[in-house]
Amino acid sequence: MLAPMSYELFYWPSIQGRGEFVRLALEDAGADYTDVARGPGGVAQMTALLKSEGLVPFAPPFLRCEALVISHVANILNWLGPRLGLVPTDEAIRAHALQLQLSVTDLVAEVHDTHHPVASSLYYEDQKPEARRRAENFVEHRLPKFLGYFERVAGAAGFALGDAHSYVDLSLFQVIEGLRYAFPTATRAFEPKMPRLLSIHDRVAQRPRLAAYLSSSRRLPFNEHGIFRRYPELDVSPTWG
Ligand SMILES: N[C@@H](CCC(=O)N[C@@H](CS)C(=O)NCC(=O)O)C(=O)O
Repeated sequence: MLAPMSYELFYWPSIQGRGEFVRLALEDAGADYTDVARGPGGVAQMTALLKSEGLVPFAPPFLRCEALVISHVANILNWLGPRLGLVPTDEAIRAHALQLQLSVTDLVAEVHDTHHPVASSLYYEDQKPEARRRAENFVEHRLPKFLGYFERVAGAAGFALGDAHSYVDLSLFQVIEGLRYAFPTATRAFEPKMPRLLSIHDRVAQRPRLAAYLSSSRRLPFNEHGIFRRYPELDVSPTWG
């Protein structure tokens, strides 16, 4: 692990959203960090940074550490992993960790598109028929494909990467939590087919720092503004279930 540093996370203050994947890593490692936008004037600071010139992020979440400002969840975790002891040092394993994390990014984008299939700038209420069609397809094909993939490549010992805990485990924990919230029917139906993912999930939930975080007020509840949203009309029953 590299020398401890302090980190500033910039993300929307009232949702778990994509920022939660980074929060989980910082919390699990006991890192010294500030969730900037949850403090006074934090959202204004975040917005100002996004509007400034130079090599600034396109969108939150982003992380600042001294002069470095980096965005995209997978990129942030790839950078933080070695610093927080959340990825093995072996280069090939780190490449695999990033590959898995980028697949989590893809899945998260598809989950987002179940409630916003036409445009992010429109209200959910303005795209409900399209959302229903998208959710049907997601539940029928994409959810089992993604979960089946993660299950197939996960190690049998309760870790995504062989026998070592990593940021990927934390993200898979969050994916399962989020899917259980947003698509409870399909997720529960798939659970008998994903024993390895469930063992990763349950092991992560018992990690002392994570457990403390999850029961604290720092862990925001899921809500209908984030990525994982519970709309009963999108909780489709799969034909494969
Ligand atoms: N690929 C990025 C996606 C970032 C992203 O879409 N952020 C959302 C909030 S969760 C946002 O504010 N997007 C603004 C926009 O796309 O215009 C990541 O994985 O971090």
